[in-house]
Amino acid sequence: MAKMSAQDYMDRESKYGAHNYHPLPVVLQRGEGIYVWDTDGKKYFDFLAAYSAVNQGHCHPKIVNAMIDQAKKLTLTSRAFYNDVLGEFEEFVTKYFGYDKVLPMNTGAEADETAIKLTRKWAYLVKGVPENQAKIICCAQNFHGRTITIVSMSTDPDARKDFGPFTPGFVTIPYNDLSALEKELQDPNVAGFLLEPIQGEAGVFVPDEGYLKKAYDLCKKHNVLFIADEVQTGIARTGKMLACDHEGVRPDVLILGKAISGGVFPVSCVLCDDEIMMTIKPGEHGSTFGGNPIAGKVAMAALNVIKDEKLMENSEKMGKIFRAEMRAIKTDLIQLVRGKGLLNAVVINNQPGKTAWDVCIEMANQGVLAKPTHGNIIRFAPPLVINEKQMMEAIEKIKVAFKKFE
Ligand code: IF1
Repeated sequence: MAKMSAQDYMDRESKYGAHNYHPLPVVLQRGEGIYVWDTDGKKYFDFLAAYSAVNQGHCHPKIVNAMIDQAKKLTLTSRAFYNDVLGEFEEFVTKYFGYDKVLPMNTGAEADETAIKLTRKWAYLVKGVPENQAKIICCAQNFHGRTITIVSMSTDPDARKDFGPFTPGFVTIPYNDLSALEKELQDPNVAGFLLEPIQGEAGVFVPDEGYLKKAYDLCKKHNVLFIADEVQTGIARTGKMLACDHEGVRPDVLILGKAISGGVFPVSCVLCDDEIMMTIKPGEHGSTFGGNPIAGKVAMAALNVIKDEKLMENSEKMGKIFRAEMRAIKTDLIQLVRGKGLLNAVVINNQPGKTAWDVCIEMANQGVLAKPTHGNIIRFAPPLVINEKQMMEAIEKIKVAFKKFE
């Protein structure tokens, strides 16, 4: 068979796959650390890192080997039986993050759903909210995944249109608005406040300093659970283990996904203390794959890499360099640079032929992959293993791409 061109690969996906994505025209075949290679052998800096799932770098040998070793022994038992890895993972991850218990799932959306179910159970069994009256406060411009219940919280028309009817029980307030939160907290049926400590999909929207702490304190005052979706911001992405750590906030319910496995395998989980976790009884929630032995081994290896390779410190340091260098670029095209650690965004002054999409295409030509969001925002989130020399090399390429639009 003749060698397939990049166009052949793209055409095949387009012909046989659902059109629920609009990817950049790059066909990737291999990854190692901060780099990926396309089917023509061209090398790129990966500045998306699979939406912050690949924080430890592509195909990290310690994580991949943990998967291979376990895959040869036992892959899945379901939760109908015990297995010899799950307890080890549960002890490891609860001690790592400092919670009584963990509930393992697979995707971020499932972990968010789990957190919602736990919050409602807690509302009825502990707080004493009347049956079916529990409310959860969520934020405008949130992103928590794609299930019907989760898009019921969304304010993005693309995420919602023609997917109704929606799940009731959510109250939406503006993000970064403490008085709106305080107002809604007056309702005694409010059970939880769910938020991203930095809004990812919204375009890396960083709230005012002190917002998380004050929001947490308000929740405590009203006996409401503070639920942090750290699926994207967690696991050292923003320069601390959790984005909530920047303000010394310990969420009552912590949602993790993506980089908890280094992007090697779908692993997610919810962490909380017994008062909340023990409200769910056998048979009331679960998943065929949740807590499988491969996931446990992979997640432990991935979390060890974060500490062993000091990726929190590196994320903090490289992020400062990235933002300073981007802010120093002299171009009308850049409106704003924002972010924390290695979760950053550049807001583009879109003009005809000079949009965030056009910039991303040109960056890909130069060998840097990033993806536009909301038309005029480019997210920059490389694997956290990037070193200073590599960062400066990538920034040079990004500068060359921006220069093309002068
Ligand atoms: C897609 C964005 C990133 C998340 C938070 C839960 C989930 C996500 C805070 C669900 C997922 C993804 C999914 C991905 C695009 C992506 C994304 F642009 F939409 F916002 F990362 F920036 N909570 N985020 O960010 O996790 O079920 O996907 O495992 O294509 O939908 P999941």
